Amino acid sequence: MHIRTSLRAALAGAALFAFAGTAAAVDWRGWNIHPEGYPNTVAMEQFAEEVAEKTEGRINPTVYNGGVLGAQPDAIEQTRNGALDFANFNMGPMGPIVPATNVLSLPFLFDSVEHMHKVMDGEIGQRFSDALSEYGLVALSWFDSGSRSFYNTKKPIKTPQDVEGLKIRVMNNDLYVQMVDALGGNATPMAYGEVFQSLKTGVIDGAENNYPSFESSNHYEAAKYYSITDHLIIPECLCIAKASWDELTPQDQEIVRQAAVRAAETQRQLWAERSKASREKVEAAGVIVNEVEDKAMFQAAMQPLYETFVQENPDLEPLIMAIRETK
Ligand code: GTR
Repeated sequence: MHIRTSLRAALAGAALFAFAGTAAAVDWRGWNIHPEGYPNTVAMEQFAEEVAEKTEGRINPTVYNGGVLGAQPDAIEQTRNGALDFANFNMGPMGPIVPATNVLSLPFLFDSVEHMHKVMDGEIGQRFSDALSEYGLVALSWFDSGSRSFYNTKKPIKTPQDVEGLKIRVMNNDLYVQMVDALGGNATPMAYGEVFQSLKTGVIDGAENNYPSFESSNHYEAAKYYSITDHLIIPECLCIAKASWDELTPQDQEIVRQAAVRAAETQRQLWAERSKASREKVEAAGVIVNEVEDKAMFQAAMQPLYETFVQENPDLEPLIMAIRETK
């Protein structure tokens, strides 16, 4: 009797387990703006494979590359509401949605990429993750995005005066409009996918980005002047939709978290290599790269932007200070 009961219980348990196993298996859709072979793409694909393997198929993620699932601001909204499950987002277009992340779009906030890593990998990075989680996004690790510089079809930029009158594409965030305005240029917010055509047809004169994006997007074929201003160093997250995250068991959350951390390690390593290779590739293709001798002039031009920002967001001033004080 005792044996029979426990056998029945065991069978019922197994059936339940099998059922739970099937019911819990989910397909995840992931957004990625970059093409095949880009460091972020390789890292996102590694993440997807590791999650599928370690959860034994309970989570089955697919990464959609090249921004085919939509422009970044839309993809952020879709991930927030759970229509997409995971993504690699730049904090630039995040600012209009999650106000605290605007701090990361302040020009010349970080002294270097190393400074940015130190900040984002520590307690301050956690504060940004907390802010994102209030908006439906679970940030599990931080990718590198190098530093962004201006490029254009007309001339080398050496001083802020050289930006005057140029139509410059920016990412979707009013801070970048203010940034280009402060240099006397005309800012045009535009989706990444439209920039190449707009450069070619003269709708815009220039844009700004890191070497790998300048190269992989083919913008360098149209814009022959790349001027190293290093005005923005913006981290990127590997983010999971909170709706998708909350459905996971603690064990599967741990698997996903670890896979995201490893993906960031891979991304950062590949990033360093790709930055170098991309610079070489664009120079070989005839792009004229110039170092901006006096970056202080560009920094000084950003002072009013900081003042307005702090006036409008007094609560974020301590965060800016904490970043500046991180050494
Ligand atoms: C890239 C970044 C993308 C996107 C793009 C842009 O460097 O990785 O997520 O933000 O810039 O300029 O829109």
